Amino acid sequence: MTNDSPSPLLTQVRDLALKARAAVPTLATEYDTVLERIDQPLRVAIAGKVKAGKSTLLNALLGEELAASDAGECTRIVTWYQYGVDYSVTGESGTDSYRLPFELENGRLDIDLEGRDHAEVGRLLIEAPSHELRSMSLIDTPGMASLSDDIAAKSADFLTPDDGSDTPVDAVIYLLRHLHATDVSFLHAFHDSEFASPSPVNCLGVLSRADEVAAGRLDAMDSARRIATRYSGDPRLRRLVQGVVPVAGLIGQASATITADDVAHMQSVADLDPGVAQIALLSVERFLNDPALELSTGEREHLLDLLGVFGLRLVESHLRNTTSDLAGVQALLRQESGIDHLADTLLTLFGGRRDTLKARSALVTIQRLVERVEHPREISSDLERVWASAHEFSELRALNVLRDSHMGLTEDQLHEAERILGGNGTELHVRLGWTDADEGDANATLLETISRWRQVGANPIAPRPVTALCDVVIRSCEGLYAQL
Ligand SMILES: Nc1nc2c(ncn2[C@@H]2O[C@H](COP(=O)(O)OP(=O)(O)O)[C@@H](O)[C@H]2O)c(=O)[nH]1
Ligand SMILES: [Mg+2]
Repeated sequence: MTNDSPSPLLTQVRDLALKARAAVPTLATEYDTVLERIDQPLRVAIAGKVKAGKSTLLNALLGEELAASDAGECTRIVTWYQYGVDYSVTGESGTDSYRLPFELENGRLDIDLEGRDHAEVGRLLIEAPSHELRSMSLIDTPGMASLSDDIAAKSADFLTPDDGSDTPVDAVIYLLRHLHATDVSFLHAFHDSEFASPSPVNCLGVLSRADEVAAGRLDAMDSARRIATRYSGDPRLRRLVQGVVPVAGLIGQASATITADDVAHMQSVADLDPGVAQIALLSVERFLNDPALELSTGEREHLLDLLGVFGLRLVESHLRNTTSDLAGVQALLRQESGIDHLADTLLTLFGGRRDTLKARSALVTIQRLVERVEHPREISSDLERVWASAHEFSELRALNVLRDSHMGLTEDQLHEAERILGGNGTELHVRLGWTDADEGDANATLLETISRWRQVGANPIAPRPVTALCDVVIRSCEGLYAQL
């Protein structure tokens, strides 16, 4: 993500917050929070049902095992991961905040809640010197088994507060394993309220635990990619998430935590006769019990936890076919897990819109403050003006509309509009549909595109939403043209 100077829009929003702070001194603290947040990294929440693989995915993204997975009190608490020069863990209960002891062994974080129950701790704040956290704070949510249980309520409250507080995140990664009704209703609830809720432009879907899709077969990730592509086009999901990418978080996490000993143990499997190894890797039970393997029960259990059945087969086949060391296996796992692709997608989709998403979150909060406490007229009209006039927001709205309805446009027109509006990434060449930064003549392409969309908009029977969309697309092209 860029560390460039803030966009004019974000500067406008900051000025507005400063002006409002001066005009309404009783809200100084609230406005300070808004101003602080503008300068902080983007906040991205990881949401989804219990056991969707959220904590594992977070570890894979960070390349460290900071989040506990499976059972334990900590998995039931909303946990923020922020950049810090050193590791620290802070608990918060109401307005009370306290340092918590922790142990860090081989990159694995073990937090001592000092006997507290999960319900007592409102949130955990973990600081870590992780490079990834410099541009993006990540928030791990407990997840929901169903929309009614209390942990679910905790996640849902956090992500879609209905008490008038602002949505504390700028973007969301939503994990789903199979298209499930609960996922869809949760995402709907999430998108309902007008301002605070995320929209497809700041919500990315992940088909999680992708290695399990084809019962751990070696082509699992190919199957997962096909399913994810289908989900991306599913009308129910199209209007809720920007797209769906497959990720095997466990494999990504393993790439960060696997050791030379683990590789040596896997090498001993790969050195067996191919038929013998294949049988040993047929199932979990087989792997744990097959007498042909020269591994202790503890070693087998550890490898299985680390890699899962797919990972075992993947690494075995890699070591059988190539001479590889720890670094080679790490690279293989990272590559296969889809985690780099996810990181890239986050960077283009959310990172590229960082300032717009921050501006949006700040305006949502200012809007709420204006509704709650009387502000000078000038502030509310400034607020309205920024909402209405910023082209960045028109693009977001148009993208949301496009994801919701085809508006009678052709497939090609739909894809082109989405691309130009920055739906696939906000850089010039991405918007132009080029794979390379200087593939052709940007001037000519933009002029030709503008004239084509003028024609679409000029059609006398074009419905109002289509002409409005054409206006936004043309303005985006003009904006790009002005930058050349
Ligand atoms: N095979 C496989 N298992 C996974 C993957 N991600 C998570 N798991 C396992 O699923 C269980 C739940 O994972 P966790 O990350 O705690 O899920 P959360 O409840 O959504 O945070 C754990 O046993 C993980 O090891 C994955 O990508 N592949
Ligand atoms: Mg978890």
